[in-house]
Amino acid sequence: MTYSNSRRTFLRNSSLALAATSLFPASLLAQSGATLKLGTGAPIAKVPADFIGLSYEAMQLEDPTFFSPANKGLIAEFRHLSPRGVLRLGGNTSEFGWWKATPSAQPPDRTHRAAVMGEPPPTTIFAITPEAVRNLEGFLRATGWTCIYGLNLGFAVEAADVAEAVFVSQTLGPRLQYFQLGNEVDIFNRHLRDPKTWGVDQYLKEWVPLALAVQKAVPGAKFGMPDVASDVSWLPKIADRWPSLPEKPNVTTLSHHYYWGGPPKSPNASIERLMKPAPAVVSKAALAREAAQKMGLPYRMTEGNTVYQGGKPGLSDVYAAALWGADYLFELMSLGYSGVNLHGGSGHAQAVSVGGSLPGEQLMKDPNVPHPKPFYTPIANEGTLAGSGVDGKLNDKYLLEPAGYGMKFASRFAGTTLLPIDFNPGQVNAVAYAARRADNKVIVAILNKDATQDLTLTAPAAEILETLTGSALDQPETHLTPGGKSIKTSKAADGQTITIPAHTAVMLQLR
Ligand code: BDP
Repeated sequence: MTYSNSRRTFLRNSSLALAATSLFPASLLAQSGATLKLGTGAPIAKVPADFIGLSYEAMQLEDPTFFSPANKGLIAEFRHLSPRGVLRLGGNTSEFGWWKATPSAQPPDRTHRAAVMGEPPPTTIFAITPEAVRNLEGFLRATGWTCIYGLNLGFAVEAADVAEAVFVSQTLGPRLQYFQLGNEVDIFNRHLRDPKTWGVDQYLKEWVPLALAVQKAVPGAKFGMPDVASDVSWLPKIADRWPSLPEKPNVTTLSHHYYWGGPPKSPNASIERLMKPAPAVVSKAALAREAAQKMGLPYRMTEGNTVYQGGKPGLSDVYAAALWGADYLFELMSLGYSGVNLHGGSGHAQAVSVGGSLPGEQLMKDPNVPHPKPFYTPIANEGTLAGSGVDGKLNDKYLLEPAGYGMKFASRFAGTTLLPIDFNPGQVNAVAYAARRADNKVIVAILNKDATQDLTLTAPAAEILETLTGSALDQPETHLTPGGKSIKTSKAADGQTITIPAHTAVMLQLR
């Protein structure tokens, strides 16, 4: 079966594309002496079978029909992405919900400073009902996924968090992986807490008693923390303070977020840069690993994507995001992460999370065209487009977006053991990863991220399992196709010569 999103009609400028390739004939550019061999060292990391994850706003629960066993289209896309995965519910809207335990319960009174851009408007408030949690359980059962459930820390009322946690834990049972309390606590100083006193110590002063209260009411409760936005140095700081806590909640995962760039209008948020290595990924991983080793815990990237504030049109929603998504997931696998949740969802919840509208809309050719989805979402609802903008009514048709195709491509590595690889791409902007599957077969992913150059390399003899490609990096068209029709191979003395066209990725299975 061939998966592709090209059914949406996007005209590409084929004359431009042709001009680009004829300026750089593949035959000339391929003379790079590129090689790929398996490395000889010890395996790099084990990739958990549920490595693949998605992150949605907590506000998505406001509509109990969204994560519901009746939402067949969304269930199909979750399963398409991975037969096992982790749905994380959180985001900025995590602090703005309230637990409406009974139909007559009244919303709490809340006041706080006006939000800076990129946070929900101060008037934001929405209810989470038992019906939404019951439907969530049916949704998780139908998908085979588990859940990281975000409770409110920003406007925490202990009794409300405890009541919600009890209901969630009883209802989700084993499908609840753990609770998180608070989203992006490193930036609570912006609007939810006093910037003069807020920091790691104040956070622990609030977080620990609340988690202990939840744990008292839900004895098996587990937690992930601190779910910071960008300051990953919070993780080792917490690890340093942990031994001196008199009573410790049952933390099972350390977490942080990662957005590659932003805001959408930043000229630095370009496809050319997106295709290059991002050193911050490695430096953040080093901090996460340091803390995780001290606490003896796994570490997970629980929310992230290309460009924050909902993504950037022409970058987050085009084929380049597929190559970025795949490469980013492979990179985090090799850096020892236990999983990755790319953020997305429906336009409305997402728009509220970043201030009420998606700033990227201003960068669309026609900002008035209805756009009921965040630009970077891995799975999108096509919307009925009957309404306008992010409030357009949802229908039950869902499809993988470019970022989702990247995840799907990388999902073949879930449950494998990463192996060292000796890869020399010459002058071509390409990366490669290898893994041993449970059936002992070795698979290799080669991502040619170069906009124009083909990659010709000598590699071990292999069968091509799958090809990820698109018409151009800056076009939405994305194809994930079994086999390798567009890939030229020929026998070589010790393996094969293989040519991977510009902006194309292949998944090989060694013979
Ligand atoms: C994160 C927030 C999330 C936003 C996202 C974004 O947790 O709610 O939707 O950024 O800005 O910081 O795209």
